[in-house]
Amino acid sequence: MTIPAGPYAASTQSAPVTEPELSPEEQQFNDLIAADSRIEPRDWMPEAYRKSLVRQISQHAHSEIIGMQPESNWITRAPSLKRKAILIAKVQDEAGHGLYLYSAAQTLGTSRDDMTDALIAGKARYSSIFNYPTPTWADMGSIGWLVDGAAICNQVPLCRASYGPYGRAMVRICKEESFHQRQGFEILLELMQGTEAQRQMAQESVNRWYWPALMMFGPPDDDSPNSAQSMKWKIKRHSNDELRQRFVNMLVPQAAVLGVTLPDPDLRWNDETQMYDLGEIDWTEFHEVLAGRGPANAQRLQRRRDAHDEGRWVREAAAAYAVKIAARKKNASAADSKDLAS
Ligand code: FAQ
Repeated sequence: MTIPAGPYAASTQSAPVTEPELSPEEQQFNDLIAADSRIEPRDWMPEAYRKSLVRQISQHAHSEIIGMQPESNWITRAPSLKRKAILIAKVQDEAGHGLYLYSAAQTLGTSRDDMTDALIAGKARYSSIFNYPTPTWADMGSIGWLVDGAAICNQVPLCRASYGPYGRAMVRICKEESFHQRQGFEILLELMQGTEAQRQMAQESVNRWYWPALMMFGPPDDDSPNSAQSMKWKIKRHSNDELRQRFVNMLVPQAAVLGVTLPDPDLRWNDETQMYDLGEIDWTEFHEVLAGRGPANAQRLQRRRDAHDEGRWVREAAAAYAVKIAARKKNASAADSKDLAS
């Protein structure tokens, strides 16, 4: 015999009373996330999801644009025509990545102008790594091997980010980053097979870039305010520490091929965890860089401001040209309609 449902049966059996009822749009959003499907620009999304995406994607775009500076420093001094051509292409790729990412952020309703204004006003974040100087040619090798290497580790999972335009931009970016990483590795390999002075230059550069590259993955998991929600929304797929560990596991055998030493005396294989144990990261340095007090923060921002000012006439000319073309098209279509009518 079926017992007739009492007045509270539905709420106590199928949904806990504490859970507020979801709107159909919100339910659909949750279903898409649960099904590992994609959220597209016209889909409904919680305001906090939109904000968090704008936060992450715009920071990422700014990183690519500011990230052009440390390497462009060496374009005029690259040791051969081949190296110069490769470096120009790489720096140009980073500009392209910035543009894909600004476009992805724009689909969330924020404007490129607003993002740029925030950057040049010093209010927006960009990756800590680009606040370190590049005094030697070997730094081009270390940036490719360590910085692009860290970027790939962090960004391959972002290809599956729940927000469609971000995930799709990441697919293309990762293909290019993978080339960047190999060219950096190859620069270091060539130096390590060179003279004693070249080997020292490579090792000294790896010593300077190793720890800042580990900081690129963000603060430790127990000090990462955005991670939990970001992972629930499937924007991030792995925690900061997980990706940092994955990166080091990948680096150790590559360092052995290069013949460089990773500057961590506590780095050793752990049989139990089947991973490398790492030494302490200097999080004070990380927070100093984030607060604008890194070795090259002021210089990077000033260069970006100058470039923005120097490029004003180009933006104005492009806007005036767009108005002219639009007017020409409008006149042409008005003339066509007149012809058809007569
Ligand atoms: N630098 O709660 P979490 C590249 C901030 S592109 C500066 O853990 P989340 C290519 C974080 O924003 C490199 N700030 O944050 C290239 C947050 O502040 P907020 C850029 C950092 O978002 C190569 C606060 O700390 N890549 O290299 C950093 O869950 C060569 C608390 O942190 C991306 O942007 C940092 N390192 O995780 C170009 C990848 N770490 O926003 C040229 C996409 C954390 O609350 C040459 N982004 N913060 O004010 C991500 O995957 C994430 O946003 C993380 C941070 C992992 C960076």
